Amino acid sequence: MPNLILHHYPNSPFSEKVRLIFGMKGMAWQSVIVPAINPKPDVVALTGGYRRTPFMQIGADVYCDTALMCRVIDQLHPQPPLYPAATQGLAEIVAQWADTTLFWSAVPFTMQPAAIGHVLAAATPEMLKAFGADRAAMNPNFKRPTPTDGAAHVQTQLARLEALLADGRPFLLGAVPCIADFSAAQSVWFIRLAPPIATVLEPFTKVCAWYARIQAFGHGRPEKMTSAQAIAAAAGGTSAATSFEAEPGLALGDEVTITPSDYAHDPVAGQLVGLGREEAVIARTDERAGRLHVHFPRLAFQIKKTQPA
Ligand SMILES: N[C@@H](CCC(=O)N[C@@H](CS)C(=O)NCC(=O)O)C(=O)O
Repeated sequence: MPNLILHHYPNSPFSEKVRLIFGMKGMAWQSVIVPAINPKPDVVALTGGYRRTPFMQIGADVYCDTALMCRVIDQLHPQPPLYPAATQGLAEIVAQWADTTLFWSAVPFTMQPAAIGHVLAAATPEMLKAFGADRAAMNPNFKRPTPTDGAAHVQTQLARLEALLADGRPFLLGAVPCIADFSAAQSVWFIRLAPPIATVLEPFTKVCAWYARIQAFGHGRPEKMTSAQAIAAAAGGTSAATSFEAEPGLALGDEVTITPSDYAHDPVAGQLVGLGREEAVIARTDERAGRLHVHFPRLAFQIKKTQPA
């Protein structure tokens, strides 16, 4: 089995989504802790500029965005499945809601002044200021809800999860866990980091019982690795073969940039070497990490040609 490296930091919700999936699958993995704010020179050496957390590495393959990472993890470790046949499609649609709408209700609610000190527990006032400036630059168009709006939004979303669980099912879409459970659990996990506001969860008893079942999966078997070791693993590693389905205006070998469409609009430049419904892959070279394939989901990312092949 290839050595799977997760680049993450402890209080990152999307990282928790992936850590819990490692737990559900009982996997061994390498754990590299990355900075929560820019600058991130060792991250950029591997991703080419993508700064969001987490990302995953297998040798000289780098996978950005948990939507893609989870598909790759499931292909490598199919049991138990993240996309069970009975709920495929629906599971991904609910996961996408949880990764966007639910996440953007839970995060500003939990980062409100009364709670942020619990999430960034060891942070000095200077660190809190730097964190705020970093996130404002990453997502300049975000309209921050007031604590009152935030509480209302979170409760409406939690009521939807409670309704899904109303018939007594153990997991959001039925008898077995799927990607939707992990995407939703990361937001509940984040709210629970701040006890003064985590009381919002208490009336949703089925959500609390469901979350306890997800939490019980744990995080699998992490082993510590440094970012320097990860870069060395990339330099000494190889990339998996890619497939290519041309799209109008996009051909194998085109010089392109790939940029998230939603926030953190940092383009990654390289040569397009893989393309399909779920994935776009570019090849790029870093002076420390060597030649890499950087993989992105096709959805919610913009591919822009910089020069014809
Ligand atoms: N769609 C992305 C979202 C990732 C995301 O927003 N992660 C947050 C942390 S949980 C982030 O990148 N924050 C800024 C940072 O870590 O630099 C995914 O599924 O991976």
